[in-house]
Amino acid sequence: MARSAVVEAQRDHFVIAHSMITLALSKGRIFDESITLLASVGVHVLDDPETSRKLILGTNQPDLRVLLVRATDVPTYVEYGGAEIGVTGKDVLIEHGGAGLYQPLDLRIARCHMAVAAPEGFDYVHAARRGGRLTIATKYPTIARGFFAGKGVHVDLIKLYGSMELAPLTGLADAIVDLVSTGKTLQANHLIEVEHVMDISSRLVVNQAALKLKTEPIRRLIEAFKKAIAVPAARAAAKVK
Ligand code: PRT
Ligand code: MG
Repeated sequence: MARSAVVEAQRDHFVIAHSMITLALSKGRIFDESITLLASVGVHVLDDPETSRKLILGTNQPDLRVLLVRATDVPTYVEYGGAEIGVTGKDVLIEHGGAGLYQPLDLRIARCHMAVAAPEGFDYVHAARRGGRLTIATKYPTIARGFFAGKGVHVDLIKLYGSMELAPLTGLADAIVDLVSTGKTLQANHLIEVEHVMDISSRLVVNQAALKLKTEPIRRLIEAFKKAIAVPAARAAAKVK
């Protein structure tokens, strides 16, 4: 390639990289509900993550692509600039620490709540009195620690990465702190919700530096989401209450 063509190609690449917006989403409910919202304002993802093995998906907008990452990795990708913008649960955001991330919008999707749950026969009220002591298994140590500190209860936390319901059933912990949606998982494992910790929904998170460098396309995407959550049909399809 002639030198001028190389320079031109580099410049084109820079222009593409400079204007391209990468939206980080996790597969499953966050992907499904986010793209339902975007579809209502005419933004369509071109591949289906369930059938394609691609991790970077194109959209019908030339300057927007979607990056598929683990739910807990979304804030990390956005914080370090691997994606300019992302959608993540409040639970994940609190555990990650939101500093350095601009949070312009609660999308009100992937809604559920964080709860304390204990086995049917366990005297939670007595164990969780001020000054009491509990062993809690959870994937959410920051939220659990903050919640019990507020109640004046001492907790020994056991960090787990999944199937928390097993912990009280096997004697690993007295109770768990976990997300609850329909309540069926707790019910199937003979656990009872004993405290409502907080409501959870998913938020947009934006890389602060990218917001300064790519203000226009990022603002447009935030506005598109804002518009979508105001459309009643889109809200219903994405289960926004
Ligand atoms: O599943 P994976 O390990 O890959 O990652 P993840 O669990 O972090 O991702 P994903 O896609 O399951 O959840 C992404 C986000 O969706 C979470 O961070 C929450 O903000 C939100 N969300 C909404 C939920 C739920 N509802 C939910 N019900 N996340 C998890 N659950 C789980 C819960 O942990 C429990 O095991 O579903 C079970 C309870 O559901 P019910 O309906 O039986 O009560
Ligand atoms: Mg999950």
